[in-house]
Amino acid sequence: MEAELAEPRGECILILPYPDTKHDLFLNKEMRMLVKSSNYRVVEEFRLRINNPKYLLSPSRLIELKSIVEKLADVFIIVGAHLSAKQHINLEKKLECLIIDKFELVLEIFALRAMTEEAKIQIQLAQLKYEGPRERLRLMDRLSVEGAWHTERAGFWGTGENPLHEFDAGAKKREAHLKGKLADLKQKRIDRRLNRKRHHHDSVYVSIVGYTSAGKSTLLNALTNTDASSVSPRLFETLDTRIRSFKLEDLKIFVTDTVGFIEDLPTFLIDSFRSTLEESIAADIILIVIDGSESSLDLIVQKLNVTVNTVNEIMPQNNRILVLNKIDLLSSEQLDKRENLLKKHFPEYEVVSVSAEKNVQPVIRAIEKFRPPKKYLLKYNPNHVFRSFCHEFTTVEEESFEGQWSMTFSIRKPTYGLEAIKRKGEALNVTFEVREV
Ligand SMILES: Nc1nc2c(ncn2[C@@H]2O[C@H](COP(=O)(O)OP(=O)(O)OP(=O)(O)O)[C@@H](O)[C@H]2O)c(=O)[nH]1
Ligand SMILES: [Mg+2]
Repeated sequence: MEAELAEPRGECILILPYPDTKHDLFLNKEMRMLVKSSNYRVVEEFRLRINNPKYLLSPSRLIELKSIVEKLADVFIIVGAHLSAKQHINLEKKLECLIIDKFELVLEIFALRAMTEEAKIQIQLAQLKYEGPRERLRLMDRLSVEGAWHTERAGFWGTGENPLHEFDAGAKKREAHLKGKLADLKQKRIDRRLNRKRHHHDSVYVSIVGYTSAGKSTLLNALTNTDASSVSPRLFETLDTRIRSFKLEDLKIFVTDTVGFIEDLPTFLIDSFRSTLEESIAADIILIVIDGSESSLDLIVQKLNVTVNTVNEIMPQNNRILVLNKIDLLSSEQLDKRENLLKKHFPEYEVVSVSAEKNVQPVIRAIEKFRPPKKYLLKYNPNHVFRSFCHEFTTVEEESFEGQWSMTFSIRKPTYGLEAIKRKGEALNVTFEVREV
């Protein structure tokens, strides 16, 4: 299902740095996409060469920009970079118009798209952390204009409180409140996950991760044959973790869609979305989706590195499959080059090429290889050494010691498979029988 892009929500001047490298070019392009994804229309692009610590722009460029702002009615400014709180407020005062920096824009997009309560609260918390210091500076400014700010006497303000103290206390209280609510919701999510695992212990759990717009939701919908996840060319279309399942003969496969990654995101934002990704920690397989139709090989590697670094940090243990997506847009020569590139950079992962829009069978076949191991019932005459050996090299699920000893286990290490267990039993002269259950 393709979501329609809505009417523009407002007009803005976009400030972008002069691109010196290919990488800057990519960041500028991505910034334009972010603005588009939040439904703002850019009426003017303004270039910036140096980052002035006080005003972002040099004094002469500041005058130039001010005259543009004055000519355009009802316009605001989006800065394609991170502004310090001080720069933000100084610039706002000089230009007398609303300024939104890159991180605020991302937060705004997140706020627009969040669906679940947990995602909404996470955004409120991130907004509080990022915008709080800016609000505080604005307040300090108002107070200094009123001329009274230097005096910190209790009761001076008529209310009996210093407004700055009141502001700080309010922010602290709100943060504690939001964190409490988040903790409750997180616990509920963990309980749900445990319940799912308990009821479906022989299922496969798959989590789809990747750069924003790589085609994660399209893949989830295709695998589960639903339109559960919204698909759109906008960045950050998905913000909430969606879980759906499908059956492969007798095997149930749970699939999770996740928030997309983007380069240059502030740590506090990544932190606040970590819990959405935590759902993936329990996954048996992580599908790392890559937009194979990117304009260059460099861009593919660059975006993939952003994803892999986050995956390495949050879920280092899980099995991974690289899914090269959108291959319907590639010639066979391009496809070869891109597959080889992935194999060269990530030799340890399996690479699967698909078009999530046309055919996802190769992904299903790759997932199938991770079928949970078979279970075996072993009955044997009491022998402690044999028992320890089985405990060391298999996952024992049940044991009983009445008369003959018995245990149900699954093989954990392929190198110590069923044959190794049998050999050990024979070597120890244990009478035993083992069969699949
Ligand atoms: N041609 C082609 N387009 C695709 C394919 N898969 C996805 N797309 C398009 O790519 C765009 C992004 O797809 P999504 O599935 O929304 O991507 P996503 O990774 O979930 O994006 P976010 O949720 O924003 O992070 C949409 O316009 C899809 O129609 C594919 O296999 N081929
Ligand atoms: Mg999505």
